[in-house]
Amino acid sequence: MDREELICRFDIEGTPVQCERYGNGHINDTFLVQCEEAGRVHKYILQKINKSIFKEPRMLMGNIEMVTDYLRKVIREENGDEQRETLRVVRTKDGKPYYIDDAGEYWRVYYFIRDAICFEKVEKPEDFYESAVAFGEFQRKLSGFDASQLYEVIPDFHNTPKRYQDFMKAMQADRFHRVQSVSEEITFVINHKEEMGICQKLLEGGKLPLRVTHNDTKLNNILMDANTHKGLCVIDLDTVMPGLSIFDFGDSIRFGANTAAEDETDLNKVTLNLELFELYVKGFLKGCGGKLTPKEIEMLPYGAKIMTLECGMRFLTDYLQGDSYFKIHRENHNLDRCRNQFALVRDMEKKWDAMEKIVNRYAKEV
Ligand code: ADP
Ligand code: GN1
Ligand code: MG
Repeated sequence: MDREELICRFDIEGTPVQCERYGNGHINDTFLVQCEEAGRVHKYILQKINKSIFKEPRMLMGNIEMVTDYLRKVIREENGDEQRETLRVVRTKDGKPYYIDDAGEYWRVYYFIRDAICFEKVEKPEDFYESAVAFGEFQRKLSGFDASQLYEVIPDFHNTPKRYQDFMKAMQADRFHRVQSVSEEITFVINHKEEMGICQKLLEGGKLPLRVTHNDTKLNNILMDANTHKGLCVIDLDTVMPGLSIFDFGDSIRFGANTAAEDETDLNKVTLNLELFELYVKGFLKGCGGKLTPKEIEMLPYGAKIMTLECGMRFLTDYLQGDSYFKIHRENHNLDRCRNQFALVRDMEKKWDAMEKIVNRYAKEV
């Protein structure tokens, strides 16, 4: 079945005239589809859900519909733009939020959000600030959503000690005979073992609250308004699950406050931009609208460090397991990404006092 036939299974307007790959996600296959009707063009995002990662696509789509319905209600109450400020699922002609093709693959369609831009890296500091406000607001808007309704799509997604165990298993199995070449990175992980458990322990001890979080707050998972450059719509809702607010904060820092791209191989270029860190703290706290506890605010620097460590360790684990999880575009891509993330952790260690000072300063203003 070709992709045009596929898109016609959904309740779309017009006739499909173009379908091309779109975006830079590491997980799903994304296409931009254009349909024509009486001289008008309707655009849609068509995605093949990565079934090897999201084992229960039906439950996943159930989560996304519940979350987007809830967000739409909040947006309406706040007089926002329901069409552009949240993702909208297009159902199939027989009323389902996904379509299963002949090969058993799950597909979904969203309305394309118009007049929006998606950044792969921070171009202007103000844009990063606006993304922080929007990710904070996402958390605020979902603060009344009953987390127990959500299916845990990827259990233990940000359980870093569990990720450490997975890494150890991959290292011990060494199925692709790659361990020998990454001894430095392995030592780096092992040296950070204790620290990796800090946030999880605070959660288990009731010191940090479990909230409904996005869990994948990269800059390219938010759309900005093309005219105003204000945060418009948080996308990539696959991993919306109960989680820690500091991890949503931290994942944005990991990706957006890095002075280099996530896969830059010249590690001299990889540093934490403290100016961007500060802007993000300011914007995120504003967006959360006073909802974070003093402990959550105090732990923000750890959120950044642990998300970076965890992500680097996940890239390394995937490298050891033969690159089966993250899409790669060149040889050693996951290893390059891992080295990059660990270089960022090292730089955070150097700048730790400054990071804590910044957070303390804004904590007083909340
Ligand atoms: P992945 O899980 O693979 O990261 P995403 O859901 O983040 O996939 O989508 C990949 C890219 O497609 C995004 O970074 C964004 O550029 C674009 N995109 C996704 N959904 C929309 C949408 N509804 N409107 C406009 N662009 C979108
Ligand atoms: C993946 O889907 P995408 O590209 O936004 C991954 C994140 C990682 C990120 C690293 C479901 O995000 O957890 O932090 O790559 N998503 C999933 O760039 O594993
Ligand atoms: Mg994405």
